[in-house]
Amino acid sequence: MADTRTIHFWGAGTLRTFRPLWVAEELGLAYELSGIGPRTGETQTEDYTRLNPKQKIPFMQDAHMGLSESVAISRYLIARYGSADSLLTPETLEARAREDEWVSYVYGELDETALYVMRRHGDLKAIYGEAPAAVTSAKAYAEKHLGVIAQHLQSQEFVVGDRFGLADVMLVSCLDWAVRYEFDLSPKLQAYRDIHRQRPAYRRAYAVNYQGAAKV
Ligand SMILES: N[C@@H](CCC(=O)N[C@@H](CS)C(=O)NCC(=O)O)C(=O)O
Repeated sequence: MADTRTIHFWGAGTLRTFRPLWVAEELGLAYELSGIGPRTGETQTEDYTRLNPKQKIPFMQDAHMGLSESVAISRYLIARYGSADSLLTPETLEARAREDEWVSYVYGELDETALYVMRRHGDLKAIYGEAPAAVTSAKAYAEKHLGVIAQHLQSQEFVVGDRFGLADVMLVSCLDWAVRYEFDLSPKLQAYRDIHRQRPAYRRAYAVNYQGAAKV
């Protein structure tokens, strides 16, 4: 549902910055984007550090609400601007807990524990140190949990509930990341990813995040 307030995002070009942009596109929100990148010095400026002392992207400002963390921003947008016919908006405590379970699982086990470890000690080894054993073990760890997720998806179209939601944004973004790191995805996960990458909001967010498409 469109809103008259101006939402401003900082950060582009990574899977973490992609998530809130995808959610904003799914919700039909108007937003402005300062497409700053990681390790360009843009997260270290005085102005940006005042906004986000963590010096990380993504960051979002919505009226007086400033928020970092890709999951927190995405969840906030859905809770504030979502509706029954947009993204999954779990109503009951149990439904919220179930979504939380899967979002935490995908973020904790795939993103932070596995893919980002591969990134830190692979692509970013000049900063964080070269650790081939950590990269190999993180990949095996991700493969194990991708197996659990593939099994879960045997009986359902979406990670949680009966419509596309935050857990799917998390999973598709991690699958994109895994493909970049040359994981051999199972047919189930490939099919799931292919379907959701066709979503018009995914395509618009992709263009904004990776190709610098102008966005107001
Ligand atoms: N847990 C954070 C991670 C944010 C993060 O690490 N962002 C990276 C880019 S993917 C970053 O800002 N790096 C800049 C730097 O470390 O200087 C989230 O999910 O938003």
